[in-house]
Amino acid sequence: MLKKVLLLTSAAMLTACGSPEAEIDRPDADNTLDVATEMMTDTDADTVVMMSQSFPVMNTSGAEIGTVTVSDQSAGGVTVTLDVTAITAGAHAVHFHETGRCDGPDFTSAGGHYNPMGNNHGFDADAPNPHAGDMPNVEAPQSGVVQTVIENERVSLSPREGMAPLFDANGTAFIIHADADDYVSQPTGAAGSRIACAVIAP
Ligand SMILES: [Cu+2]
Repeated sequence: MLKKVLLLTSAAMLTACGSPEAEIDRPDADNTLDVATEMMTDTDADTVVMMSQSFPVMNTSGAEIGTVTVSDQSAGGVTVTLDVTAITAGAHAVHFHETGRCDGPDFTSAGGHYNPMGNNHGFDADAPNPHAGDMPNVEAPQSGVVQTVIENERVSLSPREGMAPLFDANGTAFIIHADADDYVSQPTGAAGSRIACAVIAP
């Protein structure tokens, strides 16, 4: 599987490590140990672990048609970068589904929308409170090449307070549907069959 993991620490932490004060004011061995301990404590408090990982996207025949890259955002939520080919022209629903299994050709193994909070589907429902896995439709041109970036403010790769974890016990799946999501119909958005799938798991 194609994997890319990016770990970032906060700028504040790096600044503290590079401070010349620590070297000038604490030259002896005992104090050096104190500084090291402080740094470790600071690391625990200040480090923000953000992950970015790419996953292969399969069509209903099991052929790889591209990748989906999920990247944690510092403010919470993720950026989903989709780079796939051979998608029929028009609007297509995309969602995270509840189980990280992409058994073709119908991908029903991925289960329903990822919705650990028990919300309503869609952005245009009577009381919009979308599933964690709900996202805006993507538009495929005649070429069938879809290269687009989608925001999802409700999920995360690295565990985050208030975010639904994509890497839960059974993983999740990124699904592309044959039709557009109407953002209203419960619980699927009337998006039609599943035409592509990526397992989202560590
Ligand atoms: Cu779906």
